[in-house]
Amino acid sequence: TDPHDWWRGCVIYQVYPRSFQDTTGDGSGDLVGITERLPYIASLGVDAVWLSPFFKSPMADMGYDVSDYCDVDPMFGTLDDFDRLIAEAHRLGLKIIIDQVLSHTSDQHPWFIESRADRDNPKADWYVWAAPKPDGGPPNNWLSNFGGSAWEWDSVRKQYYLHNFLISQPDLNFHNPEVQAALLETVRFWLDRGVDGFRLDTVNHYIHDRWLRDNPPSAEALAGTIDTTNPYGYQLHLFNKTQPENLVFLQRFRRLLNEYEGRAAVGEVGDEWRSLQTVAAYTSGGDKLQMCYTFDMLGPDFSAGYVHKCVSAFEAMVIDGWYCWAFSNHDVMRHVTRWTRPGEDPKAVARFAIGLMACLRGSVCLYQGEELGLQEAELAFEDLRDPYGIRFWPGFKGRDGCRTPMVWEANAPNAGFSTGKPWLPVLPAQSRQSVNVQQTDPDSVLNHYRAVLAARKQHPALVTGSIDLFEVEDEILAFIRQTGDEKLLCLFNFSDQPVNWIVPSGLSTGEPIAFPGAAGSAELGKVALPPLGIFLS
Ligand code: TEU
Repeated sequence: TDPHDWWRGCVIYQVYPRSFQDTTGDGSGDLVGITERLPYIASLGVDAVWLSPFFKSPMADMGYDVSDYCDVDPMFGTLDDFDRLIAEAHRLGLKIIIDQVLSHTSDQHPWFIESRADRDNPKADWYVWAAPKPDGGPPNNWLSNFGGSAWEWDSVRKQYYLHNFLISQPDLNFHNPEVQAALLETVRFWLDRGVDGFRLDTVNHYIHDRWLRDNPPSAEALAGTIDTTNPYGYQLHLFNKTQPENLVFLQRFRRLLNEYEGRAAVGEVGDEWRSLQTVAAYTSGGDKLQMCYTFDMLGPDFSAGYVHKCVSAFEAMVIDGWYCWAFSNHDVMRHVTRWTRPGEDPKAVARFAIGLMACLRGSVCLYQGEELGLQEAELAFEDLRDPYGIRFWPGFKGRDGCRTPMVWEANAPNAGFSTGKPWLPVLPAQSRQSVNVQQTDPDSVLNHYRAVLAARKQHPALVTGSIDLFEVEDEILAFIRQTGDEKLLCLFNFSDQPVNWIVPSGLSTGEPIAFPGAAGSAELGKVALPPLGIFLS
């Protein structure tokens, strides 16, 4: 295989810099801390590290509100620290993927400060400005992901500006070619510094409908079954995002990547009703993004039928593109908490989920702490830092519960994360699951992750092979992964009961192969699987 294709089937480990390792005692993680912990990350057997934003930012959205794309926020260190981080990562054989938040900036970005000064400055059209409705109201009905209208009134320009997220995250106007060019220059800055790839934040939000047409109501709104904790769901987000012109920008972006060797991008597609169409469009043709991830596996659903539905839709639609699986990240409740049923052992769910993820076709995104089997932290309202959570508490508790610090040493203050007061608390239940405790325990979730990732590497069929699904029966997801010379049958029993998989006629199961956690046994014409059992042959 072409080494430039490292991203195909790779395993990415997401680091949330503020919560990984503090070396200054200010309670927030930093780049030096990440560099110190790179040998640990390498020891997991992953291929790449995705760093959530560390750029200059007022931190209203924890760094997803950038005020300088080409500098490191002092909270995290300096550009020199970043250069050392990347050199050390490369020495250890790890790729570095950085997070590019191109859809919007902070309202403190000099571009926005200039743009909002008046209506005819050189950057007047760099953001999405629009006149009020005759009654003074916002230009249309678009909603912000984080609550309320997506439009904010500006009393100087006497116009509204668009923000798909916080009021302090104004949306850049991608219809303006100067904006596209300026953003691509910032991307080039990091390519020149040696990054291997990008995670593109909200990649389907780049372009809005230029006629600012109203979004139609969603099916839930029409049926009157709306979830009041998620008013964003009142609309079908037809016009504020996912516009076809984005494909042209992504082609420009890819041409820039292609000026360098072996660089790749993974897009974040937060599209609740046409995610796979969007992934297909963004990753096909070989001239846009290499891969995307969606929120399909970041929600509550986890059953053989549901995963079958996701995989088969992906296989049917994303013909020549590539997908990336993510079960957890910094935006959602940790998957062990989401998917553990009453009475079930969360560790068993953690083991089962990583086994499944390692066998699905696609690349894999892990989120820091999931390799320890961490559960969502239960925080008090006073502890919250996420503005989205503060706004919708307690119906929605926000995203802090998955952002609490990494736990390194069970008996050290703050589990070894910081000598100061951590920006989010380190809870005892998580401290007990620290790396040092799990390191020496052969049965720990941590060592299970290592074993699974090592096993995946030994089987090319699991990394890049095709996938063929069987129909789901009795909560068993069954499929065959195949490359030129390797063919693997993979069975996953999602239920909390033992189940037999009846071997379809014409198929022989063959000898089971050693795979961490595999516990099924093949008998004549059937495979017996324990609860959350895995079988590979
Ligand atoms: O997230 C985009 C996105 O889709 C989220 O709004 C998601 O719907 C929500 O968090 C689910 O709980 C990206 C980043 O990952 C997120 O951290 C940022 O807040 C957001 O963009 C704005 O930049």
